Amino acid sequence: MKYKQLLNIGANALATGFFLMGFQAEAKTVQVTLHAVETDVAYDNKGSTYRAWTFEGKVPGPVVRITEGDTVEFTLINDKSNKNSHSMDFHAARLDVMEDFDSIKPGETKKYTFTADNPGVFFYHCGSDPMIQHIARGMYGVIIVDPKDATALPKADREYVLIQAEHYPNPDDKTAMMENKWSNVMFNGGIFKYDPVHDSEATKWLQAKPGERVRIYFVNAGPNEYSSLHPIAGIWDRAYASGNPKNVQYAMQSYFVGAGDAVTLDLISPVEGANAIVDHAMRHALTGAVAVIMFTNDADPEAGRGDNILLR
Ligand SMILES: [Cu+2]
Repeated sequence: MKYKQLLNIGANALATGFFLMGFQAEAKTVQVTLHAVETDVAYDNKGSTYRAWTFEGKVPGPVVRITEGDTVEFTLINDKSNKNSHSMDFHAARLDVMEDFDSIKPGETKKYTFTADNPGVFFYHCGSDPMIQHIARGMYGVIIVDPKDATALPKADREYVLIQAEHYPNPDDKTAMMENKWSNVMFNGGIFKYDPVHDSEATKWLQAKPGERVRIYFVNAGPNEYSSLHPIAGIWDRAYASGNPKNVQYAMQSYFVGAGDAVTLDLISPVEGANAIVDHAMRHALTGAVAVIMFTNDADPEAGRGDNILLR
């Protein structure tokens, strides 16, 4: 409910947002509006904050979810109170980088339209100069383009979004970003956000029941580092490069995702217990890139469903 409100998805989109298995979704027009907001955002479980640049005041920004074939009428509003120019680059779009992805100043609004021709999971981010800083400070998120054929992927019982990014201690220090001097690697904007093992102040983790197909929409926002994503004590049942059903691979132990890339990964545990989803590049994992998923028969029925696919 919350992200639908944020995105101002039109009533026509809601009306046709659900469809039966085996039927092709009817293409629709979806209004997506995002505000660029410069604000203080927490980056660890203690609640330490830094001056972030965001979409809608959150890191990562809201999940945008549409269906293959949909037309997105996108509006970017750069709030008057901001100090910097911002822009929007959807990796799910094929447009003109100079015209459509151009920056707008505080107080300005920009619109463009694109059709989501390819199903999958795609990065979105601000591309304003210096792009390294606009991404590092938090202007990133995911756009999920569900296949129009609802049977193109096996049905997922639960879904989660994980977006990896580096944390740079001083958000004003562009030189440190260019020199790759990050202090931590995070999932969904928080150091050890879903890892009560490494950080006793972590209060959240992913949940599912044994036997359930858990679908992870994974984006590596970077801005600099690669990710070698591995579920400790598990195996990726299926991996779909860029989330496209045609790009399927089976029984993968790790999946390599470069900066600015994304993958859809399915995970099924035959037993109760925990897996730890990590970037297996150890200095990434041990500085914060760990997400625990608990498999229990009494998993919260709300977890990984509806608006709970990105745990805030
Ligand atoms: Cu920006």
